Amino acid sequence: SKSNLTYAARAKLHPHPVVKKLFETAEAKQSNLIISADMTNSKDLLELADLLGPYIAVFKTHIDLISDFSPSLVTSLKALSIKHNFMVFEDRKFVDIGATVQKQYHGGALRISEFAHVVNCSILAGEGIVQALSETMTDENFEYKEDRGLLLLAEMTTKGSMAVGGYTESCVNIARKYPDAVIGFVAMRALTEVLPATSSEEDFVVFTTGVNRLAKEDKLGQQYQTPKDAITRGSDFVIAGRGIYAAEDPVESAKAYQREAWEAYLDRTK
Ligand code: BMP
Repeated sequence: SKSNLTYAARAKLHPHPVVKKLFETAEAKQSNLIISADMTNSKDLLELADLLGPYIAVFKTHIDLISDFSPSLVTSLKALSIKHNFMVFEDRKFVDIGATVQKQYHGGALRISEFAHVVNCSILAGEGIVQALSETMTDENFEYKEDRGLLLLAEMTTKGSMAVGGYTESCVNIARKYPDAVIGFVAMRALTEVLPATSSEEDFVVFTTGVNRLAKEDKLGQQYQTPKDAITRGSDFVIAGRGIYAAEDPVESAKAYQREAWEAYLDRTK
């Protein structure tokens, strides 16, 4: 892990254009914060993106929550991503056979490949899903080639998660085989703790969900850590949902999360 280096240094060293852009965005905005925008209609989603855009590096969507989804939502979201300089992560957690997942990702009802710089998948079904998404993302004829990256869902934040131990290790091993597509993991810490890096160049990005400054858990098995703890454990980008959008003042809350996570990053890299 290169988690003791600055985002600027890692941006320079990293071969993947999406990782470069992630780190450059973080540096430019002094933000390693991702909002989990779990809104259920287009208007709320776009309003949140416009409101919190200045404070975030990445906007995370669950596009299948949107009751009135339409192609124009994709157009508007892309425009806001340019206006506020944030990237978009669709938290789709693909999990099917390779051939199906290619169609869910590219084309399909939700146009995920058009708007999401980053998507994630589970390796429950084995390596084929990673191979499939990697092929689609790096296809010569794919319009967004070199502007798309994949994260492996290596750990989950919920009580009793089975994404542990050998499962998490398999994620790291598979990630190493697809460097053109796989940029890192969704996990609660740097996975160099699980399997040490095999080369001095290796630099997987870690996105961390289950982040909340005040709550420890919800009523459905979710478990939280603070932004500071996540970054200290080697997370590169912290993802918060209800802690921000359900706060009385989402802008003030976003700023507080941004500040806490950025200060923890400065501490880690000094
Ligand atoms: P909140 O911060 O409101 O608990 O939302 C967490 C978000 O992160 C949700 O969108 C959820 O789907 C996602 N998530 C998670 O909480 N735990 C995981 O292990 C993986 C996730 O993607």
